[in-house]
Amino acid sequence: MTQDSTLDSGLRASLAKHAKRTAFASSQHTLTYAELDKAVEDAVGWLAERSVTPGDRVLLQMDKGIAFLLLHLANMRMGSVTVPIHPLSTAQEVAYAIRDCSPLLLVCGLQEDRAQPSSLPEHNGTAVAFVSPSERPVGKAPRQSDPPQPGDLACLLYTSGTTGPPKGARLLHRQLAANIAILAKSWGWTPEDRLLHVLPLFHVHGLFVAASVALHCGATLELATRFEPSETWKALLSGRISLFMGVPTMYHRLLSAAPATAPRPTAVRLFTSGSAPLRPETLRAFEALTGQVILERYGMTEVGMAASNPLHGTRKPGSVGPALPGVGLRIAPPPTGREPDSEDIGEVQISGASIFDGYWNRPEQTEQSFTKDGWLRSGDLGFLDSDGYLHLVGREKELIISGGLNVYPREVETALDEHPYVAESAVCGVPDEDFGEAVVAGVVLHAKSQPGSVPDLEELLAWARVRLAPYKLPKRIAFLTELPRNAMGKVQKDRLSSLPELRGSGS
Ligand code: MLC
Repeated sequence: MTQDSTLDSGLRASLAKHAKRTAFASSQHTLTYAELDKAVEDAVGWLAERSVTPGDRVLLQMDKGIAFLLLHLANMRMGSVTVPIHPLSTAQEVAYAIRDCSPLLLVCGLQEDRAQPSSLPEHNGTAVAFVSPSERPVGKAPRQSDPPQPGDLACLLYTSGTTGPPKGARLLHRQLAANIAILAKSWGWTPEDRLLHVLPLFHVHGLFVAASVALHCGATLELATRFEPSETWKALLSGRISLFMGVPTMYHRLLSAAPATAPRPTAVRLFTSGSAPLRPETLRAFEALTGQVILERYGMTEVGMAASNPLHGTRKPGSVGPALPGVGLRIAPPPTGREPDSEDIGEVQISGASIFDGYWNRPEQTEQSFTKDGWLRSGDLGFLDSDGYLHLVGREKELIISGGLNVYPREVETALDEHPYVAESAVCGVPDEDFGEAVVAGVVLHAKSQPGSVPDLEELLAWARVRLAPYKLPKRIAFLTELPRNAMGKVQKDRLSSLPELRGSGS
């Protein structure tokens, strides 16, 4: 698999070599590569029956399961574009995505508490279809198109980049294929591998770093529909799993739920962690418990994976490792124009074949996200040590990473500010033992709010719950007479985040 491939040609190569090997396993389905190929063809038929053609966006708002995976693989075969969103997105969030990328089709799970099409304020002519997460979508309509080309759009992934409202990052087949090829090699994947997949499928980590690499290597993808610590331990200790990928919250929860007798997952050859910083204490505690050193790596939606601690060689706690092969990693030169010294802190900038193709319909934001000489501005701050290992120390952008999911303060503030009694709000992250960072808010109410009708915490949260997916909701809210500001009038988030009422027991 190279950057001249498409995602489907990579899968077909696995099929040609490993038709009889198990490609997919879950509690309800087991499929060989030959059977997976047929299931993808059926899903292509299902999409074609719904008039999906190459280039059409297909919005997937689905719980994790075989249906999500098959529809994604069918898009990759057909040339239509996967646009995955959080299954618990609110009607407003779904409507935003529909307005932004005008998908031909929105595919929803069947849960009653989900944003139902009738509750969507507008859907621009987007058709809606329902599929149960554990069902195989089957249709017979023949595909009438040529296969997609490496330069075609494969996936739109919503992210807020460094600022502003969510934007669809355009990821082309060749860009994703390039990153998959790098990871397959760097992490020593073979067809003998069996990945325990506990991540959500609607992001780069679960969909590409985990699921796609497994399928492109002829390995077995064992899909758990959600992360559950005791079930995960059972699988890890079963002797059948060779690879596990998690976010730090998952490792933290695995440590808390560890079996009483020292667990030795000796069949697992690699544990990786990403999407949020892994505390060195977590890495050390996991090593002490299991004898395994977690490999930490670094990436982002717009890039895929950029840096990784080595498979063989020193994995440094607190570092995400050197640049992956074929990826350029540099620290922005200081404004004085001199070359950065080793260990100078600056913005991390990235280049390489996997860098995205820009944001959907947003040329200005696309331009702002690149330097003049074409490197991607990550918005993360870090330094390279004398061994070339990257250490991340903070962010230039306002971003909270909660349990591996990005939350943009502005989006939460906008939802709170819409409440008629809220004069203004400010949202920031505070350290949290479980989620790494927790979203919290300071809120100032209008002086004119009627006594007795002033909103309390529950009411404000209920208000926000209609507007924001659950992981974006503030875990704590402080009612303030004014927001902490500097002399220029700018809200001081560092002062806000140190308010005792906003810091939980894990801070
Ligand atoms: C769930 N909740 C969260 C949350 N996940 N709150 C804040 N942050 C999160 N990440 C809420 C729930 O809605 C619930 O709210 C309460 O917290 C308790 O939920 P839970 O049952 O404990 O949550 P769970 O379903 O177990 O989910 C936790 C999790 C999940 C850590 C397993 O968040 C997760 O899968 N995170 C991984 C995200 C990921 O894959 N990121 C990759 C992005 S790609 P209430 O109100 O109902 O009690 C990327 C690039 C890269 O970043 O480099 O990888």
